[in-house]
Formats: sequence, C-alpha cells, structure tokens
Amino acid sequence: MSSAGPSTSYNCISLGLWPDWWRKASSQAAEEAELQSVHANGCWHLGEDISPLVEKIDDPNMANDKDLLQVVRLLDDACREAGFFYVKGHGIAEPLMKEVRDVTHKFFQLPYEEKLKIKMTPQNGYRGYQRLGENITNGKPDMQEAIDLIAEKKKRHSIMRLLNLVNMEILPHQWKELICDLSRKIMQGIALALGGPVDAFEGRTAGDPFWVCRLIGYPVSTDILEEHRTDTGCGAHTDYGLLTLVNQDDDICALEVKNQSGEWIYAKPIPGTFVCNIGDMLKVWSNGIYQPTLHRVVNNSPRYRVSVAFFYESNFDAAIEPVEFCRERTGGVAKYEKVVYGEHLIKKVLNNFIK
Ligand SMILES: O=C(O)CCC(=O)C(=O)O
Repeated sequence: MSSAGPSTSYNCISLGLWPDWWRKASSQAAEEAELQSVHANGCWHLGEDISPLVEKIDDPNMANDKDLLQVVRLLDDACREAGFFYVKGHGIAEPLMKEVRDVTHKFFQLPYEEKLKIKMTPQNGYRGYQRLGENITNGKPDMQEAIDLIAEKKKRHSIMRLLNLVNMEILPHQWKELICDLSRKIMQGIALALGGPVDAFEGRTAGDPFWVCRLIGYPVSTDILEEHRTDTGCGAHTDYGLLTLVNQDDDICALEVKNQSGEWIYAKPIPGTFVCNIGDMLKVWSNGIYQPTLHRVVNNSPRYRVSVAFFYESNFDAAIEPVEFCRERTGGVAKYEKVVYGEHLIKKVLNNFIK
C-alpha cells in the first residue's frame, strides 16, 4: 500500500538512486534505444529472468547456486539504484495476469449502483469499492476508482461475502496465493541481497504478512466532469510496506517514477512482467540501505486503464526497526525509529479517503 505526500502509504516520499541510462530517457525513441542497450547489457531492471530465484530459493543447497546468487546480486543493484524493477520468469502465467486485468475492467464497467453494492466502509474493515475521487493523495482526489481486497483477520468482514452480493468473484482464486508466494520469494532474495539469512523476514517480521490487493481503474480524463477532474490518477507517493507488485495494462503508459534528476519517467508496460517497487518498511528495516521511490499515475491516454497492485507487507502488528546486520553496515546507528506497521497503516488509511 502506498501513502501520500511527505508521509507514507496509499501515497508517500523518498528518492532512490537512478542509473544514468534511466536518467537520460526523455523522448520515446531515446527511451527505447536506452532500454534496449541496457537490456543487452543484462541489466536486471528491465525484466531479467528471476526463475533461478523462484525455483530454487527453498532448496537447502541454494547458497551454492550461481544462477540464484546472480539474481540476488541484480536484485541488490535494483533496490539500491532504482527502488523499482521489472520481473519476468516469475512463474505466474501471462494469460492469468491478463485474466486478472480483464475481470478488473469488467467490474469497473458495471453500472455505478452495482459497484456500490460492495462499497468500502469502516464496518467492513475498509474493504471494497471506492468511487472516483474517493481516494486522496496529498490532499487532492485521485482520478481512479478501486476495490481493496485486504488480508482477512476477522471473517465477518469478508470481502468475498460482499462480492457474492453482486454474484461475482473478482479474482481467480489462485491469484492471491500465487502472488503472495512470489512476493515472499522476492523478499527472501532481498534478505540475501542485504547480507542477511534467507528467512530474515519470517516469524515476527513478515511470517504472517499483511497484504492488500488493490484493483484500480483510471478513466479517460475527458470522460470525467471538468469540475471533478484533477490531473493525477494517483498522486505522488511511496508505498508503505515491504514490496509492491503491479500487474498493469500492457499497452498504456501511465505509471511514472521520479528519477534522481527530478524527472518523471514512465515505467512502461512490458508484457508478462510485474513492475515491483520497495516500500517504507523496507527502508526502516534496512536502515536506509534501500530507499523507496516516489511514483504516481497519470492516465493521459484515450483508454480506460487498469492495474492490479499487490502490496506485500510485514505482519500487521510487527514493530519494524533497523535490523542489526543492516545497522552494522551503515555506521552502527539506527537512522529510523521503530514503527508498528499496523498503526502506521491505519493512520495513513484514515488520511487517504474523503470522509
Ligand atoms: O496503477 C499503478 O500502476 C500503480 C498504483 C500505485 O502506485 C498505488 O496504488 O500505490
């Protein structure tokens, strides 16, 4: 989940370092040439194959696996230099990724009254449908509608029960399991990349990860009444958890990431990949070795865009603080105070919706 403004969560802040190739990309053509040359150099930022990690991370001999260790090194580069990266070879079939986006499009095409049947309320734990402009970032309504599916802690707030009211299962059943498992594996890789044990995020840190799956629809701006329109589908923010995976429409550029020169550049869709970015909890935990990166969404295209973002978080009640082995690598002093993830989340969520 992300956070707004100089704070953090559904919308937030903090800049990652960007490699030169990323900084230079300005025109579409220059961008493409640049991306290709970086890809040719085997740069992991552009969808290097993470299958060695996905397939072998649970193998007791994984520490000797050269291919896996190479993915870990590239993951370290990506987290240090950009805070944003694409993954392919992740094991989730492209048709399933498309099906998830298709059902999301289908839901948002329903009449407004139908969508309201699963309206988000405090009583259902802030799960459900949010109308256009209901989510706010940096004090401004976002030009998006969305559905939040959130990890269940109390069955009576089940979003699935609500969804039955419109006789519709929003996402294929296996989606949550697959994406949660993939997130856990990438986090295992990140633990190794930071020089920690593979299970560093297990147990009290993220052994029972809280998660939010957010289905987001960004209308064409000219379809929005002028008096309701703002210029962003999702205002500039960083995400407030550990890791976010975004399954975005293949053919619309709208997700923008701020580079070190202060320019907004597209995280262009690359079919079959997830765009991943790290969040605020990882910054605290790593004592700033990895920094989340400011991003936003602007849909200037003539088409309705959807994305399905999976926010993989720590345990809801985890007290996140700089871990010792990261402190040792950064001068021995904790740069960030302890944060209880769930408290942080609630504070942000309450600030992020129009009352
Ligand atoms: O729609 C996207 O591509 C990203 C959405 C996002 O950044 C967010 O919801 O935090």
